[in-house]
Amino acid sequence: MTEPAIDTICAVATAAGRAGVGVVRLSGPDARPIIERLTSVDPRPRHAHYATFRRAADGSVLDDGIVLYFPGPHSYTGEDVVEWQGHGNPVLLDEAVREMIQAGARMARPGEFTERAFLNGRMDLAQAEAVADLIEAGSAQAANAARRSLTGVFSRRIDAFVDNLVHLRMYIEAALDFPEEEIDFLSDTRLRDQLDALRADLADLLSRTGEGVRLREGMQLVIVGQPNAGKSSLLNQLAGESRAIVTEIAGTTRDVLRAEVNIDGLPLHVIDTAGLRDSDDPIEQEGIRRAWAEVEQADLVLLLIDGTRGHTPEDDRTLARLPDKPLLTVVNKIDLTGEAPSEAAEDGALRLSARTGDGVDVLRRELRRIAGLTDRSEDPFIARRRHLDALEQAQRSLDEASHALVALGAGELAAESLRQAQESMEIITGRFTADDLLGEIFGSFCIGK
Ligand SMILES: Nc1nc2c(ncn2[C@@H]2O[C@H](COP(=O)(O)OP(=O)(O)OP(=O)(O)O)[C@@H](O)[C@H]2O)c(=O)[nH]1
Ligand SMILES: [Mg+2]
Repeated sequence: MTEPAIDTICAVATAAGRAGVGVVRLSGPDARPIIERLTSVDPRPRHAHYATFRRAADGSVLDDGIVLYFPGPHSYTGEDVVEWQGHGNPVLLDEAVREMIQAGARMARPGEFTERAFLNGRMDLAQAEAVADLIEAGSAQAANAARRSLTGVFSRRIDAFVDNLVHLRMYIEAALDFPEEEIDFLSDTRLRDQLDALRADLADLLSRTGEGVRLREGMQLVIVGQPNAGKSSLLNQLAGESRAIVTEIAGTTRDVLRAEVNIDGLPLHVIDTAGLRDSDDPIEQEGIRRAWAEVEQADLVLLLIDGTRGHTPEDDRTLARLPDKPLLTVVNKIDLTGEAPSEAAEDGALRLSARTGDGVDVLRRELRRIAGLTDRSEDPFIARRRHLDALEQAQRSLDEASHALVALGAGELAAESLRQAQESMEIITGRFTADDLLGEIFGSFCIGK
């Protein structure tokens, strides 16, 4: 069987629009001959060459710029890569791409450069995803965590875990070859200890990965409570600007309002809702219906209580109707009641003033804690829901392995469960993978990456 011929791809790598500089990237066996033809530069590896880009048809000048050449395999994609850095004008850049296509290159699909990097072993799948996450990171913390994943912090944790897993499985399989010793062997506590250590390590990996997913996706927080409790005031405090209308009229907010807030790197989607009460006004009724619909979707519910009225029977009714999900009870208006702000949440409750902002920093800290983001978590890495799913699958397999070993004394079954756990883990790094997964991941990239 012959390998399919690898073609040369090209695309504008910089963002659409006008800028000082724009970059077109070429990758593949013809990258170098194509740029030689268009610029008459014979590029030295990793050197900046000042060059004139000419149209092939009539030799007229298209642009002046810089040619950079990175020979494979030590390049981003692992293939010969050329970068043309011209002026950041989309018309000129598009024309440069057209000239390259005329010269034999093909337009790259979204994410194709990074896909080639993955296929050529320059990075694993989790690292390739981190490239997209780094580009999209909305905070310095998320960018830092994505960079760590890109350099392999997350992947190395996975690989180390898989090594231990394989080691244990080989050990069990070796024993299965000596049936007369199998029973003794399977009841060996060292074996169970090793399996327990693996499960503890996986639990830790799961919680850190959950943290990485939070950094990437954030958390939905819905604020509910009686009219006039100060929900909109709290949204404005969290957003740091006046996003919602605040008045002393009960029933001011009748629609669902959203604000994207960044809490020390945690992307928080804050949702303000209509005050919950019995109302004859059809607009308000609809607002309240929507408030409850948001409660269903949220990761966390914040029940805001007006401190000047205290906990009312209506608040109890709201509490009784809340679905089973994380809840934070916040007592507002301490500037009026004269209470001190909480120094920390006690039993899922805290006191603050949405008007003065007193105690809001404690709320922020609490929100980060609930999201699983610790103040100084070392080595944060970014992760995706897909990774969490795979880890949870691996966790189930390890539970099965443990059951097989301890309750059933069935080495064969235990080894099989460990093999399945390994497979789940390797889906993360892409060592074990399906083609449609690759299409899904790289298809969501931007062109030129
Ligand atoms: N003194 C004081 N007043 C507050 C505080 N929080 C809100 N208020 C006032 O309470 C009134 C209602 O505040 P909103 O933020 O509109 O309350 P809400 O819960 O959004 O009300 P609805 O939209 O009607 O459900 C306004 O007059 C606010 O200025 C607070 O912490 N201290
Ligand atoms: Mg309001």
